[in-house]
Amino acid sequence: MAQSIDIISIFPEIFDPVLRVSITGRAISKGSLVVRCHNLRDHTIDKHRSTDDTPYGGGSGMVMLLEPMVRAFQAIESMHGKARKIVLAPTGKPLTQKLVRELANEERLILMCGRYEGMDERIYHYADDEVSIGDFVLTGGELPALTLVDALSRLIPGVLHNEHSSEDESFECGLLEYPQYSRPAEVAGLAVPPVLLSGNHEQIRRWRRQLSLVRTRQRRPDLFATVLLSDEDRRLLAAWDDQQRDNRTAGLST
Ligand code: 4H4
Repeated sequence: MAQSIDIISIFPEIFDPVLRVSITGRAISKGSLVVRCHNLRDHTIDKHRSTDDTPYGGGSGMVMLLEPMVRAFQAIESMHGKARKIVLAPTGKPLTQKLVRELANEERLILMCGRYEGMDERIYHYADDEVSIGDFVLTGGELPALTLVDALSRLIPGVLHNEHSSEDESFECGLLEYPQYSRPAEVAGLAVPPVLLSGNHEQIRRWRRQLSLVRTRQRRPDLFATVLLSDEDRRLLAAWDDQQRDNRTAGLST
């Protein structure tokens, strides 16, 4: 379990207001997780405390300088021990729940938040991983770092109380989560599925599994292709398809 996460950024002040609330705040206050934020500028040696410069070969934008990043990695590891060093950038491998679970097994993580038009490529000689939270370009790697810390904190034993158990969460079993409902039981003609009001826990379990399977097949065929279906899963999907076919025959909206 990641016991400590060191985050390196040119805006370290932005992390605390977010991390001190909710799940991450609980993990930190319980002592289950230590998060330290570092200012990359503290690892510069020029009088202007430069962290970026123009790219070799010309072109627009600025590039994060290699040496302050390497010095930051080295200073943090000399203080707190060797860590898995991760660079957040859109050119990295996609962050998935599987990767979050893998990173959660690391004792110490260091997260480098990219900025500008990117980082000197030689940083990957020092880093262990390059991770992206999605195929879009942000202004900085700080929100990706917060995203990763949030996802990691939910896997720390004892942090999620009676909130949703992480096993049921989307992606934990490779499927999207089932639909959720709460009060009122009906509003504007929109009723909660009767099975959820039945008190029959086995039927509810089956319905939730069925809806997870159906949703994943409909919305994320890429994920669905990787799921190992049990015999029960196949029966649940076949029953759903039969029901949809009957509804169409009866002229009911599916
Ligand atoms: C890095 C922007 C590299 C553009 C950045 C490039 C993400 C993301 C991100 C600030 C930094 C951007 N970080 N997941 N998505 N020149 N970071 O957008 O390679 O296009 O993690 S570049």
